[in-house]
Amino acid sequence: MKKALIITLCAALLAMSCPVMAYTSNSPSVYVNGSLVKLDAEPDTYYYYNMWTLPLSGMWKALNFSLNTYTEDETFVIAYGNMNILLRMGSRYAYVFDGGTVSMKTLSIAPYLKGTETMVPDEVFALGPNDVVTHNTNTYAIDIRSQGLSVRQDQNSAAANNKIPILGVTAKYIPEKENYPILAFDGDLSTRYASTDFDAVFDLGSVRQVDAVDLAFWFNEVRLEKYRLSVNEDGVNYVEIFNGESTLGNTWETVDVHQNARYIRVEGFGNSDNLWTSLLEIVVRGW
Ligand SMILES: [Ca+2]
Repeated sequence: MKKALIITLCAALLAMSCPVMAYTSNSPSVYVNGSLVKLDAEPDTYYYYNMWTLPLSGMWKALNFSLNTYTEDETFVIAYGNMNILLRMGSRYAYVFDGGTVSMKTLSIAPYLKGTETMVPDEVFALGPNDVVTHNTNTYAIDIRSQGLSVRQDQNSAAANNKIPILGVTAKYIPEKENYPILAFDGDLSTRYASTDFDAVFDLGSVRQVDAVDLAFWFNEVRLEKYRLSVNEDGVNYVEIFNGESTLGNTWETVDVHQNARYIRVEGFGNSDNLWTSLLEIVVRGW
């Protein structure tokens, strides 16, 4: 009797200490403001946590946020206008920077890799401004309501001056935490992304007809910047467009491209004063 009780207790303890994440092949559909989202990978469903995780690609297109990936420390930032949500692979802590304030949220599941897809719990998308995420467990639907979506679309839409919105950036290094890559396309000439061995790839989200790229380097008026600009249409082969020095006296450098491209890569090799490259802004023009 005693033995049976001990075995039962052990079995119960084992079950409690080894929660198995139940996965189901019933993949939920995702809707943003009522429209079905086409995802590049299947969502995962964890009954144990009553939680669904979604692939970030597809979601950033549907929700129109910028996705910034820092390969060095496996950190990525979802940027909605002035709000940034910083996530790290394998960490359940999410940092929300909103204006001048920072708050920390604990996620149910840490972001993880599934093949090449970065998966995040869908609660991440409720951290955005005025966004609400609801589950329908009967119909396997995830409904995301985003009040700020139309505003963000207006901000990012190709304007009359043929500006192509930059939707994300992947950078090699972030030596200065306050000068991070998204600041190179926040529309503000007082903020910058700065790095030595500067290597940043800006993502337009899809292949576009790129006419020109405008670059504003810090102190470009008084020092020469050494940089290379290349573009990439297929995700594999880069075509070098420019490799040389900036023109003294100008705030903006303009590089004529006239190529179809999705990715714009800027590599910096320092300037006439030091080994740093500080990019205040990059603007991509075309169609
Ligand atoms: Ca800036």
